[in-house]
Amino acid sequence: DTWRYAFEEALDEVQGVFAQKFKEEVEANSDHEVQLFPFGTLGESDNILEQTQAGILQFVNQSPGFTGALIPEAQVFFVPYLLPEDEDQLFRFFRESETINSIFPELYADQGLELLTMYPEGEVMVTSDRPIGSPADFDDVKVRVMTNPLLVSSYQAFGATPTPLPWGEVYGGLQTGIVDAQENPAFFIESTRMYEVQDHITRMGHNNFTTALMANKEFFDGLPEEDQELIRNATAAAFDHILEYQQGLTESSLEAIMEAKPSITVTTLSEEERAPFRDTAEQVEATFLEIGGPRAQEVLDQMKADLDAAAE
Ligand code: 6CS
Repeated sequence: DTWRYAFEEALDEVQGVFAQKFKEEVEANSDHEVQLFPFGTLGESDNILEQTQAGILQFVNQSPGFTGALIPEAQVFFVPYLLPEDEDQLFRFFRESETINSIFPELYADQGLELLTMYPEGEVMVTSDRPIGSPADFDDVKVRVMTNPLLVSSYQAFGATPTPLPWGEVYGGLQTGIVDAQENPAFFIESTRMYEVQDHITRMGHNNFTTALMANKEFFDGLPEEDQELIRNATAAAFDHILEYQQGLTESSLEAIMEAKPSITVTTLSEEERAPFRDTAEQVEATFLEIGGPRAQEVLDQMKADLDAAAE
């Protein structure tokens, strides 16, 4: 069979590299073919998720930044400073998390989706048209965020004016001043040339970009055992590959940005400068418990237990 797989990035970006490895594994170990649809071929992120729920696509890679509107518990990934900065801990969390391996699959299943894996895409940094060193600097700054209510709350707590937009409107929005700032991992700021329309990059250390691979559940459940196994194995191989691929990617992407635009500033906030941002975490957690759906408390508690286990 031919399986259709859509994702939110270009072929040579992290989700694309993951998808190519998945395709390679499936095709090397079966007679199935995987047809890849990068960003822009089938619409925005929300469109490809809907197409997967409808069974038009078999696989979709979508980030909780967009899924949070559909599965409120998935907004947990936008509590700031929850995920560790340390890569070993972060990777262990993604491999072993009960939240990801047990709770989220049930929540995604309720939406007709088989959650195959979640993986990190890199440290999230803020790009802006002015320097950001404190919450006061965010005053009146319109920060584009993904369409996720908790991410909006988080940037409000940071002192900014968050503006949710789908990805396709971001470059133009920054260029025309509809928005002044945005957040994303370094590789994406580089590959999409967002640095061309921004002057400052700030590393606040508040998050890592999480994303998820899913299948249409009816399709997946209807497959013979050996095909389900094939998909699980291909997912595991792509997961390992993408963690390996990301070694050093943040730093090499920042170097490429600075080479392309020497006037850009890259600032890592000190612990002292981060403190007022870190202090918002409690308030954003409280908001998550209000708007994060019926299993919000369970998800947050299990996530913290998983993070403790990963830190040992
Ligand atoms: O900011 C966004 O909307 C996009 N960022 C990344 C890293 N991947 C896809 C997503 O659409």
